[in-house]
Amino acid sequence: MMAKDSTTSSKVILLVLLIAHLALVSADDGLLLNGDFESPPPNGFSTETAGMEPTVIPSWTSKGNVELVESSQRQGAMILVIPGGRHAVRLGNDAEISQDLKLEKGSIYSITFSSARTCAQLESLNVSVPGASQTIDLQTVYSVHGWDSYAWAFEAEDDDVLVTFRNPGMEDDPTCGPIIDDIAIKKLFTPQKPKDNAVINGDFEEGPWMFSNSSLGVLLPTNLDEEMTSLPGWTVESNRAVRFVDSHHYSVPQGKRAVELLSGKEGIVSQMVETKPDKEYTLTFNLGEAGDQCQQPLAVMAFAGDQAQTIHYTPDSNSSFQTASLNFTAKADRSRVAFYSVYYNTRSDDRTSLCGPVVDNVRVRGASAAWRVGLNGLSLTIGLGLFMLVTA
Ligand SMILES: *[C@@H]1O[C@H](CO)[C@@H](O)[C@H](O)[C@H]1NC(C)=O
Ligand SMILES: *[C@@H]1O[C@H](CO)[C@@H](O)[C@H](O)[C@H]1NC(C)=O
Ligand SMILES: *[C@@H]1O[C@H](CO)[C@@H](O)[C@H](O)[C@H]1NC(C)=O
Ligand SMILES: *[C@@H]1O[C@H](CO)[C@@H](O)[C@H](O)[C@H]1NC(C)=O
Ligand SMILES: [Ca+2]
Ligand SMILES: [Ca+2]
Repeated sequence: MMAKDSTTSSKVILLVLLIAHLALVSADDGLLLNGDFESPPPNGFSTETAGMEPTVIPSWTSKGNVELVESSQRQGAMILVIPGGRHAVRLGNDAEISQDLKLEKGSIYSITFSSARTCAQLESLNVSVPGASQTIDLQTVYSVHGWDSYAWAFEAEDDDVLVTFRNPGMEDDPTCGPIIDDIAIKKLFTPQKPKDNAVINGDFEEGPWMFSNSSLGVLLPTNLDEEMTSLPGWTVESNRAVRFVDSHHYSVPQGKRAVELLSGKEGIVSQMVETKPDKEYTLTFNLGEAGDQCQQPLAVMAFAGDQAQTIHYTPDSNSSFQTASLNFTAKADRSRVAFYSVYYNTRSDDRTSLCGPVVDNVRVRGASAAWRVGLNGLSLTIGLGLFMLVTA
């Protein structure tokens, strides 16, 4: 009886701890307050008063020509693109919206948001928090739907952080300007470096927030700061983005996440890994297709230390990926590992949306470590063989 009671109470404690933990996590990660702009303003959604008086957007502060737009709304001959639900916000020239976030000082966060261009060609968005900002170029529309999701990472300098989205544009038509929707946040952690792998987050499982219902993945624009990245461990060192994809909507070689390379050599993802000079290493990775009807051929250029090699995607008949490897001898105590797509691929159905090869499960192992793993595999095989002999 006593024993049973104590296990019951410890189960209850465990449950309470679990719930407390879940509550903490959910307070941080996910959609911002009215991050999808579907909460009605005090006077209801209305397009008639647009531009006549300042728009009140619940949970947001706005400055300048900010407008709540609706899915059936037209702009000239064009129907506005709303990334999610029925409403989104449009920022006119120099207009901005901001929201105060309660975060953990010193932690790194990634903001995911969806954005569509309207009439202007050279639209961009300046996302900022105190002490950091990035202007995200919306000129390239990566998907045929007319909108994309992007991620941007920053370090919280305080427990209270004001995040601001501003349209820095000065167009002739002041109502032209980017549409924003579905803004979410995620606190990032940097995975430990595995013992037998010099690559951090080589499986790409840690990354920005992704909505489980969004099938377009999340674009990771240029970020040259290896500390402040939405994809811990990795930098996007090119002027075009790479796409973070999930296994709900794409073929992913390992786990739930991977990276799809877009735009040929204009989309480079890389990492500096710790190495010992003059030691031999092997880079291995999975090279796959995303299952998004990407027109073949697919190939990557893989870099490891001073080695570079083009690897064509030629999987076994039933697989959506293959394993590739590249040997190199380290020249310094840090070696660069990098990937880009050899071709500019587009989807075969719309011939417009950018796509490309998928990279996952990136490992860099010292030659001796690889040998040891090989030995273990061998002894396991021998053991299994003996076992089968005995049981036969
Ligand atoms: C996905 O879900 C989010 C959050 O529930 C919602 O705001 C958004 O409109 C949805 N997006 C799409 C494309 O349906
Ligand atoms: C983006 O906005 C921030 C904050 O207002 C500003 O400091 C920064 O200069 C802007 N960047 C660009 C490129 O306009
Ligand atoms: C591929 O799958 C088909 C049907 O699922 C099966 O008949 C065939 O043997 C498989 N081929 C290989 C090489 O695994
Ligand atoms: C890479 O090195 C390993 C030994 O460390 C060797 O078995 C393998 O064949 C090499 N691969 C290539 C492509 O040279
Ligand atoms: Ca919406
Ligand atoms: Ca993965």
